[in-house]
Amino acid sequence: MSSVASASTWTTFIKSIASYNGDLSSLTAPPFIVSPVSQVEYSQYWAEHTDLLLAPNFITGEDEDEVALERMVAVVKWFISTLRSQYCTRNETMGGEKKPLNPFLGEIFVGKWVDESEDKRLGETVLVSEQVSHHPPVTGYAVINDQNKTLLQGYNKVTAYMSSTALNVKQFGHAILDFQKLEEQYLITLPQLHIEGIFAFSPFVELDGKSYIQSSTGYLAVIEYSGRGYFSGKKNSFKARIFRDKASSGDKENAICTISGQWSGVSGISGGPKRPSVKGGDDIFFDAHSTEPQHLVVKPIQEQHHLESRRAWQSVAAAVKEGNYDLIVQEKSKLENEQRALRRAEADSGTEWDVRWFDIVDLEDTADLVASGKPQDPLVSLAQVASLSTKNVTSGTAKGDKDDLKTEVGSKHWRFNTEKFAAETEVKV
Ligand code: 0T9
Repeated sequence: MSSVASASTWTTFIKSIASYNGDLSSLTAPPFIVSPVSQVEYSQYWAEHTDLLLAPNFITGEDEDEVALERMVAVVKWFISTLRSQYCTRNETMGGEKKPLNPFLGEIFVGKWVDESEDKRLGETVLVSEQVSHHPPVTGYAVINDQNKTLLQGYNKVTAYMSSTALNVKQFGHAILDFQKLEEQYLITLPQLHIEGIFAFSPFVELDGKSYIQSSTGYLAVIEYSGRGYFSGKKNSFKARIFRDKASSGDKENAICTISGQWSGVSGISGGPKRPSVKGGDDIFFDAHSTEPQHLVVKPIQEQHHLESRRAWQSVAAAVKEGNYDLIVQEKSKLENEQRALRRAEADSGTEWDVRWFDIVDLEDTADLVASGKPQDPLVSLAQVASLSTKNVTSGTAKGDKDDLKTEVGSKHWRFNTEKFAAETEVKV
């Protein structure tokens, strides 16, 4: 495409986001920023470092409190390691942030990470991702490691608005990391972000605001994000402080340790655990570039179920890679029309789409919780400890915040249903 043509389609696109009505999927993006990858695939970024995800299972010792701190540091290290995967992958593989394909209701993405460790102590890690809602788009996911009885689960939804300089994105939902053998749980809230570089034709993600990791042992990590020129003058900067508990987090001076640097690059740690093995050595906490992400293994397309993402989007993805805009539109419409026909048929027969592996749980409805067999959802207990909202509001919203006080919002959240997944016969991982 000539640069004049691309400049004019880009301008049209920017105008369309400026008058944007709240539904990101309704944006018609110019072909050169469309990705051939569906957003349902993005759940894989949670586990491209399975060794770090599972590391807390192997931290043991005499001093219970010290072990709890070491595990919290390990969870923070894993969380920081996910950020490059989550927010830099499109830049690194496609030359810039791209608009993902908008998943259809019931679209699924599954795969697994093979154990590359010498002692085979990690075992197989499985990813399950499902589009549980289309209007608005919501993705549920679970990362399952049976050998180490570790389950990460969560769901994600975004809203966005355009400012004069960037597209500002808020994430809804959260992740829960459950070490069943250790009987330790972590509530993870999601950072806010914005897309910079839109006016320079080269969009990229920058994180902002704060996110939290609350452990059932009481330890709380508060992670602050900033871009170029704020903390250090560098893009993708963060500072994570670990506190003994929520009460002590009121004063930054109480931080037991502070981790800072770039989440897409190098970070260091000061203070914290006494055992040097837990820190990472040489004062380096984590180096995103010396630890390359491990990609999951996905079945060949011919062996996939018709609801599996890469199979369902195959022809659209081919058109995107070819850069054939008319074909993209044509193939996308085919898929969208099929979906509309399905929804019409459901409406006619008075039925609803059956979500495959997830349930929506109303945390205000105790009957619902008793029925699920889990009287205390981890969000309820951990959000309570961290003084965070349990409502369906921007991830990380404090209890008592104006959004938390809105009665109409509700506390409905998506949860992975292990039994449903165990009973799955049609979809093979
Ligand atoms: C959950 C992640 C999320 C999804 C993406 C905002 C965004 C859709 C949501 C939040 C993942 O765990 C992490 C990473 C990137 C996020 C995407 C970045 C992005 O730009 C898109 C939005 C919808 C757009 O595509 C807008 C068009 C864009 C290319 C601006 C020019």
